[in-house]
Amino acid sequence: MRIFLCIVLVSFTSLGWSQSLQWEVFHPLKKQWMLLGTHGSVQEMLIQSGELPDPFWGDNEKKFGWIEDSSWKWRSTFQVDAELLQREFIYLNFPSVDTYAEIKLNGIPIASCSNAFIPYSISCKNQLKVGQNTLELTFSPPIVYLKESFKKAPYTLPAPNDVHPIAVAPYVRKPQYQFGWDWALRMNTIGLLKPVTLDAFDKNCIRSTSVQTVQVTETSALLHLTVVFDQPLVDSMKMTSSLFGSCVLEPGKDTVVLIRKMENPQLWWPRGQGKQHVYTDKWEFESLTKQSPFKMSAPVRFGIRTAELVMDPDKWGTSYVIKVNGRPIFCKGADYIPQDIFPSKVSDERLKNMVDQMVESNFNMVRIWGGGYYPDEAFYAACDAAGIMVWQDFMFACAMYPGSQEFLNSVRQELRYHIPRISKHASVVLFNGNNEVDVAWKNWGFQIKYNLYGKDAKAIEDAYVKLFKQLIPDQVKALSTVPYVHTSPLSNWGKDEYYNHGSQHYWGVWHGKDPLADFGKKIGRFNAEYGFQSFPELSTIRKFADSTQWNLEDPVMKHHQKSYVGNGMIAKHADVLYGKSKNFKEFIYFSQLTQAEAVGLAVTGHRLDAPRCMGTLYWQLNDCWPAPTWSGIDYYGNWKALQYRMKKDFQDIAVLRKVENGSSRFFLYSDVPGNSSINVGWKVHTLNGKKISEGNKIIELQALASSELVIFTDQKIPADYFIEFHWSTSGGEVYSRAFSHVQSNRTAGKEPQLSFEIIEVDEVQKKAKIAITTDRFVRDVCLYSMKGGLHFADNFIDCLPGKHMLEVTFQNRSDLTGLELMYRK
Ligand code: BMA
Repeated sequence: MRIFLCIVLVSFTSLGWSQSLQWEVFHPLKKQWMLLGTHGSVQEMLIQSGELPDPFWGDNEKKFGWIEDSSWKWRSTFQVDAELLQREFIYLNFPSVDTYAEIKLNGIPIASCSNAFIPYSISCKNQLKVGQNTLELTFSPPIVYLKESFKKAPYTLPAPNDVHPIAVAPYVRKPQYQFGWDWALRMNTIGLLKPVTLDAFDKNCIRSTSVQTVQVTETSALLHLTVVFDQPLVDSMKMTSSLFGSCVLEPGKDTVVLIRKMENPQLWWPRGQGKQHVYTDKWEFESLTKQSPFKMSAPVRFGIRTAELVMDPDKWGTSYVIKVNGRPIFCKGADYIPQDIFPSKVSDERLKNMVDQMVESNFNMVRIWGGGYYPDEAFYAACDAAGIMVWQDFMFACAMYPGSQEFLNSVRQELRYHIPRISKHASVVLFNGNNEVDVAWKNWGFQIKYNLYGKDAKAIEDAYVKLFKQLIPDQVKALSTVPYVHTSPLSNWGKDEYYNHGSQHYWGVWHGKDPLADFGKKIGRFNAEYGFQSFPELSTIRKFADSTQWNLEDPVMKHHQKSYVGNGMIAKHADVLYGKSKNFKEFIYFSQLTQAEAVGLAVTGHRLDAPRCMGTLYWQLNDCWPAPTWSGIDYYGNWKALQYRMKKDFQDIAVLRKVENGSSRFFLYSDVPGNSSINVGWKVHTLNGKKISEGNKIIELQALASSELVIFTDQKIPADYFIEFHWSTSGGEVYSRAFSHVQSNRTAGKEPQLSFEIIEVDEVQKKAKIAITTDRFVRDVCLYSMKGGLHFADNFIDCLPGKHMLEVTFQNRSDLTGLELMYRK
């Protein structure tokens, strides 16, 4: 038996001939073949055929468990003609095999797959024949594949998020969230997540190209140019670049690294710090041989920047500062999880759209969290273009991982594929070994819970060192110029001193018993996670529960709450802030307001603490299914109150409010490099709309500094007021934001006459204007559609008596017919 297996470093874009295969799947219980199409999972096929229902609805998730108990056979038949077999190299390319699969071509074993994160490229010319060919795959789900070794293992590796009794997640190189998570259903997909292609070419082809920045000085940049060919070069090859000139590559190797200097480079900067300059080049290759010369070429795009992580002792403790081009950057954004429980459904358009929403929310960073998977090119390309810095976790989270040679070899292949692919993007500024593996081992009681002492504990600790302190950093160093840190967080939450050192995941409110106000007080040097849950809007809840189930005690509602902490924590804090909700609709609304307030407290505290604190990433940006979670944007793309709040709290130059002892204090804060001259104006009104005072000031503000805006200098501070700020810079940036400060109890007051009217619809742009009219002051006015699909420029706004305009983008005109409104007095 000959097994031809090599790991592809990029997809075959430059090949001569390519064909996608169609698949059939054998149903192990019904004993019949079913048509699947080009790609997808067994689970999606069974939903498509009508055998299984929508897994998001009710508790349908439970109907999918049996799929993991059987092996699944797949087959594809395809024709090959004599001409194709003349080609010098023929590959079967499997971009994503999920996960354990044996592959046979015309009855001959050609590969065994065991890592869902890497593409498998299988040389198959010798097994192909003219006429009909048959490719067969046998998938063993992880619990089938690992059942015996799991039972025999001397100890169990902790994997608290894996909800199956055979909890094998840490052994399996596939997205960990699919084994169950505290914001996800268990849906352990089996299949081919991308189309498989048969590709052919002659002589050679280009696998990948990259340009990475080594160093930048005042006048030049030192760059590493890498090109990887499929085959080692047989002859000398002339390489020509429009930016770097030409040179001759010597024969012998399949990977060529060139060191080049660029004079006066235009740098790539994160959003808000400068331009996102991206160079475009074309690299052409011509073999320098008289017999059968040939040419190849590849487009190249890259940005020039340096990235550093500074972790030095300082007057507060230990810093955690991302520097880009030598400049310390305050990082603001969120933690990104996979956009779907079915990765095959995440199109490039959805990835790009998510990055657009980060831009709209005034992020400059996103953290790709380690329990998912490595996103496709489209995600990083969009981040490059938008100036969103990427903090990239390697795919390990909240569990202890094996250190066997077999496991390390598999991870090595994963690293050798993903590190060059990801780090060639200018937006990628940090690699992180894992999410909460170190902190879990040291603080989550794994030793007691899993009975891990003596040599077992030692083996787990040794595995940690081998993986996160040797293998991964060695590969990062060899293949990229991006900084690496072995874990996040570096410092646990809890004792005061912990907040002075390194990265922090602050879970004291949700997982501990800290009061909500601690979000604004317990501030790490870089806050890479902290968050509070809320329910998504009703249009989303309708996708999994009918109206008879719209209450917290309903089993369906409980089924969708995957955090052990549960809905009680939301209610506990919401009741304190807003009073007991009268019904489920109000509970949803209060849950969102509480979440926005909680995270807003944190972000305000973090930004005003700069430069001691240099990063704030809230947990979590998005969802992989419809459910109550920590997200700011729900599975269907609807923004919660939190996301509208972040858009304001994250403005480059922001007015931020702190409430202390019943008084509001306002601060002007800037992330903008250098000194900004900011013209700030404000108008103060009573809640009846009468203007009390106004003011104006020009403030000189350095980056990472704040200045308090003292509003009431010589007058008594009213108990209730509404204040509008407008500010602009000499560079022409214009901002505004309004706050209300309400001390009196208004709940007993008269109900307002509140109405809304759609006054302008632009069917082409899919935009509308909605006027809200009120005769009394109302707070947190929120419009939403029972049909979903609406995106507002701003929402959850405070309104003085009068008319207020909301701008909205819709997907379908009919979404505007399902409008509903919520408010507080
Ligand atoms: C952190 C994250 C996730 C989790 C979240 C909420 O631990 O890294 O694992 O979903 O908290 O509990």
